Amino acid sequence: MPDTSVKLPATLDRKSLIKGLDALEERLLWLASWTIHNANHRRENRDGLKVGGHQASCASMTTLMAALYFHVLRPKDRVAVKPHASPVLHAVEYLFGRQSQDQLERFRAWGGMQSYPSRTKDKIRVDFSTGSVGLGVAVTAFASLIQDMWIARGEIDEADAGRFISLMGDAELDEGNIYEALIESYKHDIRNTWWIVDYNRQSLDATTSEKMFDRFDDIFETAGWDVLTLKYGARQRAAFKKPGGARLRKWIDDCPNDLYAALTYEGGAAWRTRLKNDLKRSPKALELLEKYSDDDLASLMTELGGHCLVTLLEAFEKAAESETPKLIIAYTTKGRKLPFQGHKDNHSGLMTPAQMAEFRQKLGVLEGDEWQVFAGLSPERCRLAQDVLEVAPWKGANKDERSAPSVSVPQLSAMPDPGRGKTSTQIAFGKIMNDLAREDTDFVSRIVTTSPDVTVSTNLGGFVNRKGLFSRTASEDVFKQRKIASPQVWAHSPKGQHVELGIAENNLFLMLAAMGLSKDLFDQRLFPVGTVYDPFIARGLDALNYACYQDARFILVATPSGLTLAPEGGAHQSVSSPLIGMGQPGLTYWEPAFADEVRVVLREAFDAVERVDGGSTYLRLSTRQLIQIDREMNGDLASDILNGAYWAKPPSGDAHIAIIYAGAIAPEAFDAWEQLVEDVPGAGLLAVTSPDVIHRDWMATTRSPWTGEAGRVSHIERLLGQLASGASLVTIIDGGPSTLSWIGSVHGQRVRALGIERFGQTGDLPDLYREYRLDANAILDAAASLLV
Ligand SMILES: Cc1ncc(C[n+]2csc(CCOP(=O)(O)OP(=O)(O)O)c2C)c(N)n1
Ligand SMILES: [Mg+2]
Repeated sequence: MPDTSVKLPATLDRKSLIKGLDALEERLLWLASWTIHNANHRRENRDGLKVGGHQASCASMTTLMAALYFHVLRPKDRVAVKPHASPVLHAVEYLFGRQSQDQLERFRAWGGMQSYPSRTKDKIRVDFSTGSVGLGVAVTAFASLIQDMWIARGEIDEADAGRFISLMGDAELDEGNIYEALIESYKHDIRNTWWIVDYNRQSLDATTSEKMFDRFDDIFETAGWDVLTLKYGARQRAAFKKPGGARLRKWIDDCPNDLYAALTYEGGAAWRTRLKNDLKRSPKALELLEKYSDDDLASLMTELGGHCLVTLLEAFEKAAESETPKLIIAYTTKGRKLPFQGHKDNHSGLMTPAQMAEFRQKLGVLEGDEWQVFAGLSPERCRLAQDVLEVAPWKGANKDERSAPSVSVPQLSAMPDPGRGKTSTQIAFGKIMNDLAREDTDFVSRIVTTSPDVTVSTNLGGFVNRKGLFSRTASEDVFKQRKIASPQVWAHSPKGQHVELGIAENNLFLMLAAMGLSKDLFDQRLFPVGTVYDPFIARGLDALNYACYQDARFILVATPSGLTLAPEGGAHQSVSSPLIGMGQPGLTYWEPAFADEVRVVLREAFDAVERVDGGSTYLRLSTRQLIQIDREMNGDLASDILNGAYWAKPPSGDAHIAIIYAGAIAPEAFDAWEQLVEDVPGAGLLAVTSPDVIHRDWMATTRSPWTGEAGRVSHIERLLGQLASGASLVTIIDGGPSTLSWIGSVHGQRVRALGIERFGQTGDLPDLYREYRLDANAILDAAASLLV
């Protein structure tokens, strides 16, 4: 159990703490509102576009965030903040003195603080990027599991463990990936995770339905989570105890979300009219209402649990008593204290300059003092705010600095050799992983694997047999214990290096994100390898993008792929995945054809995980077994493979045609080439190991005159330079033809691009390759059409 108590100095009693937090909350509300206002109404607008920002979404979270950041959180805790509350997070750091006014002034501008919290772009500490709702919530659960891995390995002390906290919007609870993660959280016994819902009853379009809200408790409790609902503030609870109070409480409980929001917007008189009408049969309740002025009644009705510091502190203290994961539902008001509070259209609403001036005066902020840290606070509130800041544990939460030395990845010569026999790229991958698992090095101990129920069928089984599955509690493989024959050992232990997931590709990518951030979050490098069937990358695409966006480092091995999967048919044959690989920033896509290429590329992929300027890797592999080329892996070949392409059959200087292939379609390309050279001696055969690498390299060259790299020559330009000028090209890949067709632009050469554009179907390779024009005849026809 982490020790989470916060000792208050004798000078700061509980009452003063709350007063200080209240003052700080006011500062958050002001600064977040002002930051957005400044960007929209004061900064020069050169393009006429609305800058945007979400004053209402910020306002519903300022109390929650004040309680957390100024009292509850400790530096080891890790937080994912609801995307549109980014200005509040920056305001928090501004109050701690770790964010500059200049950054706040450049909200949503070039080089300024980002619209949504970004690990890589913001200057402040951001634990998890957010933006695509739901993903930032779920990743916290997976990150907590990685912390448990390091605790099990003795690298993190249990008492030093952090909590993984998501500050989420209520509409985020509609995202399916949350429930996929919830199921996994239960299976993996995840702990120290809090998901705190800013339940402001509004989404983007309108008010949210209250229908589901009772059900969330059931759903989360079923998955082993504790649910804490903070519906009422302390003042409301006190009112409920007064005569007539129980009736008022019942009215609140029965009130639908849209009506509550509308009355919140309309204010005290509207509350009174409606309540008087609805409570007319309860004289005591009517009497109670009379005790409040209109304004006071409006505040009573909106001082919900999520806006009451007393309630919030008590809840967080209770939550800290156990490591059981928590769903904390805090009722709030969207746009609280702002003119559009409760209005269903307030999501992107901005205060007008006149409304902002009124708000400024209400808070006592003088014109010109808008960026002053404690503007508008009385001397006493200012002192209390400073006292609270002084003792806040988060004061020590600086931006992460990685200090662990980098882990050295073995040289190519030390990488296991998958051999020369007839084999597939998938088998080669499994063999290398299996052989690595025999080693007992620091590097290998940091390889962790994960897969959504396709560990065995993607050939990761050998690695898992040797390294075991991760679980906080050990368990033997019952089949093994009972001596039932099976090639697979499925034993769990705290030292296990594989995390088995259910079939949910979102979870795969979020797990890879969490594993791939291990160095940033825990100062401990992991080399994550995740396997998936290639077509199902699409299922988790946004989570993959999310992982890459925050520079998580991992290796994605997608296999089997393409039409080459033949008898499995169209539902499993991937078509567009190479284009995903080409298009995804932060991810380098490789499609090797031969086992020795897999070895070179996999070593590079591990190295890229650790390299400062590295990134993540996507290997598109196949189950098609090819006769391997009998060759030595010398330095030149290895470097050509890593540059993305090499001449498998170099052309003669006057060659007018070349065939260019990538991946498992290699035999058809070789076959066609052998027939072609009989008629066109000197024709070339170019093997592409990474369409992505050669494309990126070429793009960099096209930009080079403007990026100070004039004279740069790309690898593909150099290779194609060996052909006669005006030579033509036939490209072929088991995937979208545009993956390679662009190569014609490099020297302005004519191209016939072969590939898949339709859904696949069942069949054997001769039938399918003939039908989809991926066979040697199709290549020769294409070549002939170019040579005529
Ligand atoms: C995956 C995804 N879909 C849509 C959006 C656009 N969007 C941003 S915020 C939002 C509504 C969020 O409502 P809620 O979570 O309740 O947050 P609130 O602003 O009410 O606090 C939507 C639909 C998004 N950011 N991500
Ligand atoms: Mg909401």
